[in-house]
Amino acid sequence: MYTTELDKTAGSAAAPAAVEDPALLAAFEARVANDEFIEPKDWMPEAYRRTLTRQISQHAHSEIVGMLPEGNWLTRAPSLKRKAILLAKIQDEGGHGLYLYCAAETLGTSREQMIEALHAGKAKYSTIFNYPTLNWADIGAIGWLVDGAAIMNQVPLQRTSYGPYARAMVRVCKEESFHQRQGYDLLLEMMKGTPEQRAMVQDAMNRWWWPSLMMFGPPDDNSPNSAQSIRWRIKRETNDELRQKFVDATVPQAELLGITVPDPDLQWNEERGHYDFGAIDWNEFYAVVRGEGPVARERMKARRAAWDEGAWVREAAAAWEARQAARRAAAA
Ligand code: BYC
Repeated sequence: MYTTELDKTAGSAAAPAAVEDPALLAAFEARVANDEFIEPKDWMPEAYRRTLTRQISQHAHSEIVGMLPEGNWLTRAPSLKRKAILLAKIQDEGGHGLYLYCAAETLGTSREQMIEALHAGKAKYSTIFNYPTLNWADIGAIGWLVDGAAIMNQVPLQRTSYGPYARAMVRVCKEESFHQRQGYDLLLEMMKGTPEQRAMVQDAMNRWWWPSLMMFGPPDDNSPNSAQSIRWRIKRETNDELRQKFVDATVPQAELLGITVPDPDLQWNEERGHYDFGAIDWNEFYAVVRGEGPVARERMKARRAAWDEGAWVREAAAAWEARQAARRAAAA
């Protein structure tokens, strides 16, 4: 992503630049270890700033790109009630993107730079949004599984060490809970319907299960950013820990729905007190990260078009602001 490009010229997050003042660094590390929030004007190591800009902007892009698979179904929602729920959810996702761009901007990268990086294909966003929504049950599966995975990841981020990111997560998590429940409710209703509707739910589960597990990122032993991010309390739990929690929480929900998890190796492990699950196809994950996901091109085309079509709104807002500033200056 955009800030990864910076990493290549300015050292990596895993190896903070040696030029930093050791006293400042020690004071910073002590504050983090003491669970204090770091705020925008506080001193922070450059690698901390870069890692956060990378993660928060990636998160913001995911929210905005994540509006597209669901937006695709707004005109085909089966009832007024479902349409209103879906519309509210998609608007929430837009709001999450805006809080997160604001949080990332406090670290010194402008929103325009972040968006330019996304449109240039340099910035990452969650792999999950590169899969198509083929039937109405997919909308339920996104709420239940995708928002469910997002909550699992975001609840610990409410205690992330960077204040603006942590505070944004509080509201985001509340809204994600509603998103998860509306998805599950939609699927429960379909399961009470015809055999064809039940088959649609199972089909959606079959397609969304594995990509949802991939949302948590690569396994811990192949996650280059995890060790430093855990040390700096940016991440509070590892990718594998969160993935396991998600599996443990979701399998009983699938049973209640009356559908099967598409994993022949899934099995409760009494000794571990967790479900064992099958191998994730990491080749697929890395291909999607590289931009080879089934609808990756379509997603970027839609984002670029939305940006171009919104130019007049940004220009009007800037012209209004300039006029207000001129009035204030004239009155002073
Ligand atoms: N997709 O060292 P790692 C939502 C990248 S939206 C793409 O483990 P890290 C919703 C990773 O960036 C919620 N890329 O990284 C919206 C890194 O690459 P770079 C989205 C991925 O950062 C609308 C490389 O792989 N949630 O809920 O320590 C509708 C190595 O990984 C992915 C967030 O964004 C992926 N899945 O850990 C519905 C959560 N996974 O940048 C719902 C915030 C990894 O070094 N982010 N990569 O080149 C995080 O918690 C962390 O960034 C991650 C990855 C756990 C995702």
